Amino acid sequence: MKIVPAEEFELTREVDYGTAEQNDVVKSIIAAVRSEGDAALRRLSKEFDGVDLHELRVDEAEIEAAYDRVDAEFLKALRQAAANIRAFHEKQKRVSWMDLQDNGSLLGQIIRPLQRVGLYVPGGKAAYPSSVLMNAIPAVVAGVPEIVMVTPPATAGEEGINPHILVAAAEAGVREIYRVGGAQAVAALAYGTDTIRAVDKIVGPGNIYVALAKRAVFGVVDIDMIAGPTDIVVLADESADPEYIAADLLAQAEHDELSPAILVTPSRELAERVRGEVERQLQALPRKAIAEMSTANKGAIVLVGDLDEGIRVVNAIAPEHAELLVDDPFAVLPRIENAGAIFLGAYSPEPVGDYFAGPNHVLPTNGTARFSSPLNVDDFIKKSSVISYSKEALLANGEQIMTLARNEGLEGHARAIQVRLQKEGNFHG
Ligand code: HSO
Ligand code: ZN
Repeated sequence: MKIVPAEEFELTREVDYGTAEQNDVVKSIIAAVRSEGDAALRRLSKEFDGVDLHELRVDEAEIEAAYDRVDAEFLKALRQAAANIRAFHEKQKRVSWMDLQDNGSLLGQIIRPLQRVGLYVPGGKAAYPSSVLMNAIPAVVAGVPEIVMVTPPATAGEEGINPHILVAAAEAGVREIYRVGGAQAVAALAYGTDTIRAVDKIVGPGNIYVALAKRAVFGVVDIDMIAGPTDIVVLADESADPEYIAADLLAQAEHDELSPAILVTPSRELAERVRGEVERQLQALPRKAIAEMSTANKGAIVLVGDLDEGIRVVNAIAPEHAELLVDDPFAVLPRIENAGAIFLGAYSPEPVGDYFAGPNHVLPTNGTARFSSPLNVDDFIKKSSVISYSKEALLANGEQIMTLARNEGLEGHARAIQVRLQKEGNFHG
């Protein structure tokens, strides 16, 4: 890992909009699903996943059988994680409200869950049960009555779904599951087929084709976000343990060759010790190849003049995960303005949040923590405003409304008010 002074540190943010060719492929897949429905899903699954799909929907028996294929410790830990995630998201719930004004009119806001949400779960190695919980539970807590999951078969050429994914879905409360992935699954969720009814919103991570398909159907349905590679910034002073820091950087680096894992510190000694530790720990890491690539290309140790400069660097990066491994993390906390999740102290390494503590691990990547939030219950609700003016309120304010309408040249608007004022008798203008 390179050690760079703050003034030389340059962060490259890249949003992957796909190649022209990838965009063309996605467009044609969406068109095929729109026109041929289930037949296109079967044909494309054969083409991309090498599988002849019989039943698109995973039946109850397969879900039950999945429980026999996962071990007891996994199930126990998964259940505890689910309970923690549920408890955290319960606190995010909003209530509808109505406000009765003195003049007898009523203003309010009604909260309703989305009716139907689609959760995409990637196949292969990045099929994470933890992500199933993180995406499904906020929707469950929001009260979404229909949550459907789509995921490609686990092994090329076979219909079966990864049992850990099925168990995580069932534990979260998702029982409508289809064995289809890729851009075709996103298209099916957006437009509907005979088997898969269209949803209102699609959430969940996927490869570039899935991301491009989500981008393409946005507007027909809502989407959560287009996620970039996961990243971490550790802000540490000389009080921190270099072994812990190195381990935390590698935990992030092993996700993806493009995952930035960055240490920001005013201590040169710590910087050098962490660099050595990363090298040492890397040798024994099963995903060494990936972590080596990301630490070499995206990783950095940024040397700052003092903690204040360190905080400015963290805010400029706007990391997905910020770890504060400093002497007094709670003194720094209020000064961290841009971060998806903030982890305080030596005993809160990122995996605590990735799996277990309760806050969501679906977080704004690529610097988008400047303007967006972790996935949360609000992502699965919508609001309706409520307006009920009393006669008294309309008579008192009607003329002002007409003034604003006429200023915009919208006489029809003014007259919708005027007709009432005239009929109620005390208006002659
Ligand atoms: N660090 C990832 C989440 C994850 N980690 C899932 C392990 N499994 C993005 O926050
Ligand atoms: Zn992780």
